[in-house]
Amino acid sequence: MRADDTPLIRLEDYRPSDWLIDTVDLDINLHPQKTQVRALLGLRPNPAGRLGAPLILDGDELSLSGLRLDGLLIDESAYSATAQALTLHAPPQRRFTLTIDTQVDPSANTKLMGLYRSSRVYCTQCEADGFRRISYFLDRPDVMSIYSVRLEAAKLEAPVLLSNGNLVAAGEMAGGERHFAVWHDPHPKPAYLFALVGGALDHVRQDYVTADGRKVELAVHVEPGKAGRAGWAMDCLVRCMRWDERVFGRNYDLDVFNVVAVSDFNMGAMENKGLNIFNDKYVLADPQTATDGDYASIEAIIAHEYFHNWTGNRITCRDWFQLCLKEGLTVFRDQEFSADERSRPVKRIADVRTLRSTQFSEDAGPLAHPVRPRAYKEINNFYTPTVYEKGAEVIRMLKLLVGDDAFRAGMDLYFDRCDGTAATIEEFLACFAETSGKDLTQFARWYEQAGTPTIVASGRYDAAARTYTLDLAQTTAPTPGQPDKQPVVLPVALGLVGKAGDLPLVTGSAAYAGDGVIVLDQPSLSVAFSDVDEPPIPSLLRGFSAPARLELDLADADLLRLFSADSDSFNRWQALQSVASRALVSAGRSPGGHNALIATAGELAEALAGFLRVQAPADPAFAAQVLRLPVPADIAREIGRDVDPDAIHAAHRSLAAEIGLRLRPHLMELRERLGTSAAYRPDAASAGRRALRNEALGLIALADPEAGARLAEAQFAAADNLTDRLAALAAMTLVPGDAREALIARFAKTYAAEPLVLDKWLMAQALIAEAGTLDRVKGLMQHPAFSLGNPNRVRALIGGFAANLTQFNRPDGEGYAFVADMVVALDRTNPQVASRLLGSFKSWRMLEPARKALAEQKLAMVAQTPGLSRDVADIAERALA
Ligand code: 0A1
Ligand code: ZN
Repeated sequence: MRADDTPLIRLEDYRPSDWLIDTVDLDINLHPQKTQVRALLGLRPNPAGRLGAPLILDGDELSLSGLRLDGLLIDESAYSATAQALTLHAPPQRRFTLTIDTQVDPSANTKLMGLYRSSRVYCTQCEADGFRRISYFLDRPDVMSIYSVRLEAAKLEAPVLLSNGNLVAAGEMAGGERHFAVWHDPHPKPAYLFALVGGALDHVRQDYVTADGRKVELAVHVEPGKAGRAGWAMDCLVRCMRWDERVFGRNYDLDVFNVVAVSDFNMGAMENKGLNIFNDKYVLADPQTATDGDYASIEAIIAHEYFHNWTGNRITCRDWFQLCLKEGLTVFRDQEFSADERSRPVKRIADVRTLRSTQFSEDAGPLAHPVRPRAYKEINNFYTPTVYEKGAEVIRMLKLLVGDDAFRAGMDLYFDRCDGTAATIEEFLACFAETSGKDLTQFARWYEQAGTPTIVASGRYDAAARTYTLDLAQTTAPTPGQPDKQPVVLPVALGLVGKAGDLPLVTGSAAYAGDGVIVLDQPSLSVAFSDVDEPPIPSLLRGFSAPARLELDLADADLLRLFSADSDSFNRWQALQSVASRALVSAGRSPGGHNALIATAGELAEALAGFLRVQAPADPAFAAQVLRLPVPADIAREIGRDVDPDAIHAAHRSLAAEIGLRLRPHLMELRERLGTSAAYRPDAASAGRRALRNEALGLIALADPEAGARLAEAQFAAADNLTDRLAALAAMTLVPGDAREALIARFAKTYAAEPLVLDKWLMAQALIAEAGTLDRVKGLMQHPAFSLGNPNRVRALIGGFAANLTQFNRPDGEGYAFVADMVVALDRTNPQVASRLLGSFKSWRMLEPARKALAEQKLAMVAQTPGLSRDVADIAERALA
């Protein structure tokens, strides 16, 4: 498949389906290679569709083994069937049923879309268009049906049989070898939310009563022997269910809620109605095999999938262009949940870090697209940071602009009005326009326009007039297909910081929305504040109130004052990041400016010394974020062109090392103070202490490799949890030599039976910033822990390497060659995993000329490979355009 042969699907071409499917009765006989699927569809013409249109059902690699209309065989001339479609040329213009028989081979399904087997467990993945790999169907989200599903399987092979909805019958077949289960889901849903699971699974269970009194049986199913690792996921599930009742007034709506963990999964997890299927990495946790980061991710993803029950399932998307309707909103909801469960400022900082490193870089390169794309060739390539993370930022801005009360009222209205439907962004926004009385026409541009806006800000203080005037301007650079940008609505939360804290904000400006927020919706504007008794330092974009770059030329001294005096925690953190970022950008642009870096390290260390002594112990999680420098990829993006990854890496290392050197006694003391003999607990406070200790360890190791190695070895030996062990390993990877190799070997031995832990081990090695890493990675592909067939293994080792700034971008181009070869190899079995890996090339255009040419060559090699999947061809084509 070449991408340019593939039709472009356009939002403007949307039209309702000509046919509707009210009911789906599935009878599925599970067999490892020959699963029989019988689908009985209750069809009728759609009054909103074209009268007399043929019925064209989607298929993908299917073959038809039987077809009946209202129970009767049909003449062969009345239909045609290919692997991609089943067409009824002149269907009756009334209600009728179709009985469709297909046979599928779950064991041969390496794409992990449709019905497949993961470690002997049958499972499905139907979003976005996997149902058509199981049976012919109107596989589009605006066709919603009531499903009844009968599953039959060998009892020994699949004692557990699950599908969506409630269990209505179960029993044994004659002879006792096979058994069945019948599930009924009373809520209409699109095919992408269908799921089944069959296998030998252990579980944990818990009863739950919803706020409106429904008794629900919750269960988390895992591979045999792993039930001891399912408790945290269950705990998260119960907490997020309560939270959704309290914060959004949403109750669960079935008698059971099942979560299943499988080990082969293309993405993080999937919100199938009443039967969420997870990548086991986001379910299984105990202190020995999961880090604090894993515990937090599990909490977020369990919540995310559960929250989809209302934002995604009860109200789904009319078409895939509206993907952000469910994803952006649900990410916003899961971020808010985690913020309430943990530290709100720390969660915000972590989310903004992710946004900048993933979404800002997407927006700055050839794969940039709007939150609601206008056209696509392969929808699976649009499950992106832009749709998810920027989509969540848009909801966050909406809330800030309309206010908490109108936001909650708007959500209530949306749930009332759109329940049971497949909705659009327009319908969603209309609810908030109504409850707030605000015109959201310009705000809607956030969904249409790609690119990260830059806000250029400057301020003037007039001592005689006691006024402070803030000038703000916005621009957005062109992105593919959008050369001319319009101004967007940017809520700029701000404060004016004086000697004794925030000064009162007195202004008559129409742009001032109150509550410390200026709305910048013009190309530029000025806001004059009066009664300003002293020259203030502006603190702009507090809480990161809009997903924008801020250019504000503050002196380091002013930024350092913000770090110590700003009332907004996010901007305290941001102030130090800005100081570091400016120095790194300048050193990364013109290597050799070592003295300037040293001077910055001195400033930062001085500011941090007092902070570490006095404030850090009171809020270690925040302090850990403060100690962490901006990531090199962010520096590369700020530099923007002719990027030399080695120069950025060198600058980053030396700034961190210099800071570590100066702060070493403080860091050692802090590590002592934060050390605890108490047993591991995953709560946010304990995790924060570990994060700070380990951040300190990393800085010490960079400043003094020998001392770092000794500390790391001791920490590894003494640790009772994976977080501390992995941090020790990461610190050791900074220091070449026998001790490192010994620890790497010891780690592998300790966790030989733990694939998810070995993924971290693979990744830690793939990230080593040394010329030997490529050979190491190639060697690790032969390690028994690695398999090209498992997405988690591939993401850990090969994805890890592709994220290694200096080694992926090796000057000889061998990094690009390796990743491109892997993309081509993986594409033969799993196009989704391959196309995501190819996304690693997304920033190639900003590289210096030599690397740029090498990267382009490899992208072109991929693009020209015969027989490419649509997924990979689409990314290659857009990356090169
Ligand atoms: N809707 C899921 C994400 C998801 C998307 C596609 C998948 O398979 C190709 C799987 C999962 C979520 O947002 O969690
Ligand atoms: Zn989602």
